[in-house]
Amino acid sequence: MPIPKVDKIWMDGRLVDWDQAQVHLLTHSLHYGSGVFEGVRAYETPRGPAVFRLVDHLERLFRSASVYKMEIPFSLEVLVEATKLVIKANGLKSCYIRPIAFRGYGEMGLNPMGAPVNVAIAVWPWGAYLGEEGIKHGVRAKISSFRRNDSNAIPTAAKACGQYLNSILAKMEAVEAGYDEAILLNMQGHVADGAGENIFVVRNGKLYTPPTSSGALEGITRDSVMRIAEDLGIPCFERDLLRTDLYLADEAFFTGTAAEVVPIREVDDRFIGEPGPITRRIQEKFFSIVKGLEKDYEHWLEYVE
Ligand code: PPE
Repeated sequence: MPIPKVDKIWMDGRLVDWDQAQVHLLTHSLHYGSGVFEGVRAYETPRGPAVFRLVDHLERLFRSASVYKMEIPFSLEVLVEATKLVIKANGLKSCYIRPIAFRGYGEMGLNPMGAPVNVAIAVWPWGAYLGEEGIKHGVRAKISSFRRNDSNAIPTAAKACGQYLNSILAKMEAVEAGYDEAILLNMQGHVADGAGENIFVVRNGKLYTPPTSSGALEGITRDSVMRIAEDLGIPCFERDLLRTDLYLADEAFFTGTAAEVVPIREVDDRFIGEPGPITRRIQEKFFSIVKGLEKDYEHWLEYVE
C-alpha cells in the first residue's frame, strides 16, 4: 500500500517538509539494520486526537536502543512533545506514528559506536493493517517455514530494524501462498508471534498467549488485552503453545498497534471459525478505549491538545 503523503516529518529536533525528510546513502542502518523503531497509533476521541500508550511505546524505544548501546540524543519528554507536534502540524485526527532512532551517516563498519544517532517521527493515516474484512470476519494465517529468530541471535525483546528481515521472509511466504498473515514458531517449535502481531487463543473460556521467552515481542497491545481480559473477568495465561493449540482453538486473534485486534479465522487451512464471543468482547472494549469512551482507561491516552 503506498504511504499517504502528509506535510511534515519531525527529524532531529525540527519539522521538515515530507519530501525533505532524507538521509545519506551511507547511513549505517541502511546497510546493517542498526536502527530501533516503534509503531504507535493516535485515534480520534471526543477531546480530539489521542495517542494510545505513547509513553509506554517510547519507553520501549529507549529499551530497544539500550540493547544496542545506542544513546538517543533526546529525552523521552522531548519525544512525547515532538509526537504531539507532528500530529498537530499535519492536522491529523487519527494516524499511525513511526518513531525511529538509527545509526546515521559518518562511519561504516560493524562497530556502530562512531556513527551518529538520528531520530525521526513520521505520521500518516494507516487504515486496517490486515484489511477491514479481516477485522470483521477474521484472517487466514499460515505457520511459516521460517522460524522466529532466536533471541540469542537477535534479541527479540528489542524492536530493531534488522530483525524484521525475519518477519519479511515469513510475510512474503504467507502472502504468496494466498494467506493474510504468517505465524512464526521459535527454534523449539513453540508458537512465538505473527509477522507483526502477538497472538492469543481461547480454549474453554480462557485466554492463552505465548510468554515473551518464546521470542514474542513484548507487545503493548498484548499487554492492553491482558489488562482488558482481567477487567472483564476472563482468565488469561502466558503459556507455551503448540501449533495444534492453534488448530484446536475455540477462538484466536492477533494483536498489534498496526493490526489492532484481528480475529483469526483459519490456521493452515484448519477452520477456527467466525470471530467468537470472547474475541468480540475484547475487540469492542479495545476500540472503545482507544476512542476515549472508557473513563477507567483514560490513563492510556495522551491527548494531543
Ligand atoms: N510482534 C511483532 C513481531 C511486531 O512487529 C509487533 C508490532 C507486535 C508483535 C505487537 O506489538 P505492539 O504494537 O506493541 O502491540 N508491529 C509493528 C510494526 C508493524 C509493521 O508492519 O511495521 C506495529 O504494529 O506497529
